[in-house]
Amino acid sequence: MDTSCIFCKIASGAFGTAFVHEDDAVVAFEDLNPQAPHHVLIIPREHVVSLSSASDAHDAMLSRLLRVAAKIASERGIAESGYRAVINTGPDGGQSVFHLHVHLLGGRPLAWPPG
Ligand code: DGP
Repeated sequence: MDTSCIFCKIASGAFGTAFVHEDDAVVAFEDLNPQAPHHVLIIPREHVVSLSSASDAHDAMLSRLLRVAAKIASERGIAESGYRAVINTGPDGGQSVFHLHVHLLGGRPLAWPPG
C-alpha cells in the first residue's frame, strides 16, 4: 500500500466506500465524477501505478480487472447494449490517478474516437 495514494486508501476501506465488487485481488466502486449512467472503477488492491508499470506477475490481476468489468456490466443489464472498458495510461492517456484502474462506462452511446 502507498499511503499517499487515494485509491489505496479506498481499497483498504479507510473511507468506507461502498464496493460494487470486492475479492482478494480487486475492488470496484462508483466513479466520483461519472461520465455515463454507469461509471464504475475497477482497481487492484495492490498499488500498481499504471498499465505501463504492470509486469508478467500481474497477468492474473489484469485478467481479473477485465472479467470483473464484464461481470458488473452483465449485472447492470448493459452487456447487450454495450459498454466500454478503458485504462487511461500516462499524461497523454488522460490518467489523473496513478493507481491502475479500469473505467467501466455504459448506459448511453459512447462516441468514437474519444477526445
Ligand atoms: P483517470 O483520469 O483515468 O486517472 O481517472 C480517475 C478517475 O477517478 C476519475 O474519473 C475520477 C475518479 N476519482 C478520483 N478521485 C476519486 C475518489 O476519491 N473517489 C472516487 N470514487 N473516484 C475518484
